[in-house]
Amino acid sequence: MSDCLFCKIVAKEIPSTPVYENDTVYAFHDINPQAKVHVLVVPREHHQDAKDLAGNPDLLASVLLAGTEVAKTEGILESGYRFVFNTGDDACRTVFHAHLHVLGGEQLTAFGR
Ligand code: D5M
Repeated sequence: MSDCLFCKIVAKEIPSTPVYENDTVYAFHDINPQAKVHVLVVPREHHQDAKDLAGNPDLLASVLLAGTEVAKTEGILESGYRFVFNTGDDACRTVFHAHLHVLGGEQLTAFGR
C-alpha cells in the first residue's frame, strides 16, 4: 500500500534499525520504545491488523516465530518477554499495518489498563 508507513519501512523507503528478517517478515526497533527491548515484527505483505492475519494462519505463525527469533537475537529468550498485537481503537492501535510488539529486557509491569 503506497501510503502505509510500515510498507515504506519494509521497502526501505523510510529508515529503520533492523533486528531480524526473512522472506516473509521484517523486524525493527520501535521508534518510541516502551521497554529496554521493543521490536516490531511486520509481515512484508500488507495486512491491516492481527484480525486480518487470523485469515492467514501460515503468515500469523511466521510473525510469531519471527518474534521468538527476535527474542533470541535480543538476548531475552530466557529472561522473558511479551508479545502484543494492538488491534482496533480500544487497543489504541496507531499504525494500520499488522505488527507484533516484542517487549522485554527488564521487569515489565503487570498487564492491565
Ligand atoms: O504501534 C505502532 C508503533 O509503531 C508505535 O509503538 C510506534 C511505532 N512507530 C511509528 N513510526 C515508526 C517508525 N518510523 N519506526 C519505528 N517504529 C515506529 P500501535 O500498536 O499501532 O500503537
